[in-house]
Amino acid sequence: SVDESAAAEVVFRSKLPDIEINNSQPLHAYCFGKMPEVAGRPCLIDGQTGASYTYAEVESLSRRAAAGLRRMGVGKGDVVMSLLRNCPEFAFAFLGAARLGAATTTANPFYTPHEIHRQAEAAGAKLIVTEACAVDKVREFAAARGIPVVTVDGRFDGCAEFVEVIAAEELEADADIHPDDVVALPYSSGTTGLPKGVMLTHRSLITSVAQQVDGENPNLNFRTDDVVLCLLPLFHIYSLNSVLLAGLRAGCAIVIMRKFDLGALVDLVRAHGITIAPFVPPIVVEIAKSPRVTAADLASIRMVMSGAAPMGKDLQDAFMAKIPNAVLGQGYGMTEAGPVLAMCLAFAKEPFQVKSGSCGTVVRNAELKIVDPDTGAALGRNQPGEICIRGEQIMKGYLNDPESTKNTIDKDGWLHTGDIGYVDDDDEIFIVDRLKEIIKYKGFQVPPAELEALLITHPEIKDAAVVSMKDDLTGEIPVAFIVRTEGSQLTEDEIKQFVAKEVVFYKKIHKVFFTDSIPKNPSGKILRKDLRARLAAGVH
Ligand code: 4UV
Repeated sequence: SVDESAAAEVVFRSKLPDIEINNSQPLHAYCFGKMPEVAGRPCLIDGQTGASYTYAEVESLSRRAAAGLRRMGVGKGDVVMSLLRNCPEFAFAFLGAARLGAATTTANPFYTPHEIHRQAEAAGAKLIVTEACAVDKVREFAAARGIPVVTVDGRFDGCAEFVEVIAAEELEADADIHPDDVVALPYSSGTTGLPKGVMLTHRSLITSVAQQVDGENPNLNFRTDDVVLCLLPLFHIYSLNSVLLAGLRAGCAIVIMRKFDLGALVDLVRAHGITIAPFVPPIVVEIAKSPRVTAADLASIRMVMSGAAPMGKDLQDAFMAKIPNAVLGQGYGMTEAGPVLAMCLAFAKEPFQVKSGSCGTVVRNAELKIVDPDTGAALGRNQPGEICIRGEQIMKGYLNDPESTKNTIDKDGWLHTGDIGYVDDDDEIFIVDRLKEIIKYKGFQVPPAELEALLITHPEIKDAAVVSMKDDLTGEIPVAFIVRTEGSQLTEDEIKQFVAKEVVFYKKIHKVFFTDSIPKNPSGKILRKDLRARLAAGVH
């Protein structure tokens, strides 16, 4: 019967038992759950200035930020845009907004004005927190709409300073927060199309953090005496969730670094005795290859996480041979999934043996299945198919986009990742391909649809398709297939420059291939697989 076949569906679970997760409290209350035990311990350390804040101070500053933001008009259900490189103020503002029942939409301060305005508008930002390097990109836009701008590093005409915002008295009582209220609104293009607001609620983020660092045998064993490096950008969900929120929950010291530089990294590791280093594959590559960095330089590090893009067995083995005192493993995340789907079990308090190249085992309190993309049937072990995840950690949906939500989360609550992978005999997940169109440059999202929409606004471009091309250093680079209008002499360089003016550095087009037509299916969808096959075969 139908029921029997449903029951026979192959669902993969963690090797760790489920735990009780109190996810009906506000996220900030959950993150400060170790108070008063950790009150006097270091919480945030600014690697650049050396400024250090204890847990008690960070909690107090988050209450003051809440009061200050409220005075500037932010209230329940509102959205604050955070346009910041990593800095302590990112955390104060995020937690302050959370206390008000407001959500934070995070964006890259190196975005172009066009990219920033589009997100601010779509998210309905009521206030923007930013810094000197980005303030000129938002001032006029904000002034025209009556949106206050707050800067964290100096005084600018027409903007408030963050030090003034937190000069307020502490907010006495948090807003009345429902577990399904949105607290973070990162933008992601998901499996198709343009970037969309991913509604992550208090419930989803608590669940995700708990799946990683809670329980008697935490999957990701962050301890109170750990010093976690916060180098990956907090505007991306990997760092926001698995570094900041998980670090707070576990009572760790979090060392904030603004910009990647190998020398500065080694200095910070030595100065602060960093024990946990969350990275992305290009950083792992650089350390593995650099003759300047030795095991002694990184001796205090006991755990190196890699995520946001594939890390193959060869790279993992090379790194481990060079830095043998650290455990290197992967996390597998997707913004929409809350974000963590799988985590390396060698990171557990009671660690498991794991294989190089695996991106972890599904987190606890969640279900994972692998489905045949053509038939939708659930597949057994060692059979590649689309990875799907279900649990309370996944997004509530895309902001103002029920259609895209429906195409991503099915009626049974399964979120379809667009990643192709399999689960092996030891419950380890291996990602082998990507069904979706997203390109990942050093772990950053590059949505082809966004670049295609931009390209066809050029008067001499008749049609365009953007796909990824493999690249040793960055993982993947965006390249474009272009159909010029008749008689056009438009050059590769002109096209590259046309795009570069409008997008952040990692979305730049690296190569242009001129062609007579873009292959499409009958409904007009670009056949990206065909184009990628052409690249692989060297036939452009
Ligand atoms: O939406 P997104 O940019 O999200 C991320 C999140 C990564 C995280 C989050 C928390 C962690 O603790 C962690 O370790 C990693 O990247 O992009 C989602 C897509 O990136 C690819 C995959 O295609 C996702 O659908 N991706 C993410 N992690 C991996 C990966 C991985 N370990 N191996 C291969 N691909």
